[in-house]
Amino acid sequence: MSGKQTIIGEALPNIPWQDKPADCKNDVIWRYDANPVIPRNLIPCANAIFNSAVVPFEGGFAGVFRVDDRSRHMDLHAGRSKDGINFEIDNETIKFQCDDPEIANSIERYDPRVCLVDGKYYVTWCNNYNGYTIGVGYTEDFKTFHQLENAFLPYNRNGVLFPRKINGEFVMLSRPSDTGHTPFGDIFLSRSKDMTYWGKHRFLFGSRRGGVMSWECTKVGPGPTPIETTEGWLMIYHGVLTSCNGFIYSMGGAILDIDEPWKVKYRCKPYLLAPQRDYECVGDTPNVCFPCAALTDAPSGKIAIYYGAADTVTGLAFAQVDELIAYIKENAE
Ligand code: BMA
Repeated sequence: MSGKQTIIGEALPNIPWQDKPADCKNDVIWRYDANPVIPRNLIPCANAIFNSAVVPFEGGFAGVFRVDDRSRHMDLHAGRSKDGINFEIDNETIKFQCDDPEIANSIERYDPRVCLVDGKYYVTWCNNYNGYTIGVGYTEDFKTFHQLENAFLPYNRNGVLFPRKINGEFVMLSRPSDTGHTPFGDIFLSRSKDMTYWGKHRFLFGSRRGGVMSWECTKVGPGPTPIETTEGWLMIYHGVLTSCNGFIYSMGGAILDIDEPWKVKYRCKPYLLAPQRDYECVGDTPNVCFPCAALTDAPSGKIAIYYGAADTVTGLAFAQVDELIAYIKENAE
């Protein structure tokens, strides 16, 4: 399909939004001018609040937030917001209800995503079950949370669900990893009929390697829930470069086939947003922009992206779907 591309989905007239500033000519994603929207110390226990997921809920917004507490323990907290900009986050961690005490016994939880599929808000996160893997749970009210089986064997991170079944199956992106700060990483897709058994694994794409420097030459991982559009699934992801001072995390974009989403139609060569503001460059982990959630308003094509900044605070950024898709296509390689 050619011409103007649009989002296939619901209207969200109260999406948090700022128009693109006039001096932002070279950028296709622009930042909220009062970032960060969530400071590191919003709740008493917190050392940092970042890499978190926000969804529309009951006329406002709700979410699951990564809070590292002051012992630097990583866990998940529920929260809510009327406007998507000012948040209330519970000081207590989420206590998942789970039929199997062995599965409930995870010792760390981090980097949540939330995805509404068939009326349930599924939560996926990086779950320490004898090594990091993808934890899965759901909630219907952001008060009671139920935990399901882990999706994969360790080691895996960044489990991201698609917002509807495709050919009758749930679909999840993930990034197999190792025990540490993984120095590699490619994105795969898996499918499940029941949210318990995952298989039919397919390769999407990997880091851009081959001795050539790029913003994503070390590893890549999925970000927010993919956005359904008239051009295919719009996928925002993170890519990592290893500099002489460590990892640098930026955002990139790709478009996936609508029916066979492991088939990549376009992958943008330049980054879409890179750590360049103080709050992205200075913090517990310098130089990190880590997108985990996106809100969309289908009629206007507005996209609002939540991202962790420097593993310390949460930022908000904006894009217009037609402009973003055109940029990805023009700069695809
Ligand atoms: C990854 C995860 C993320 C973090 C990123 C940058 O491995 O731990 O939570 O944002 O590193 O430190």
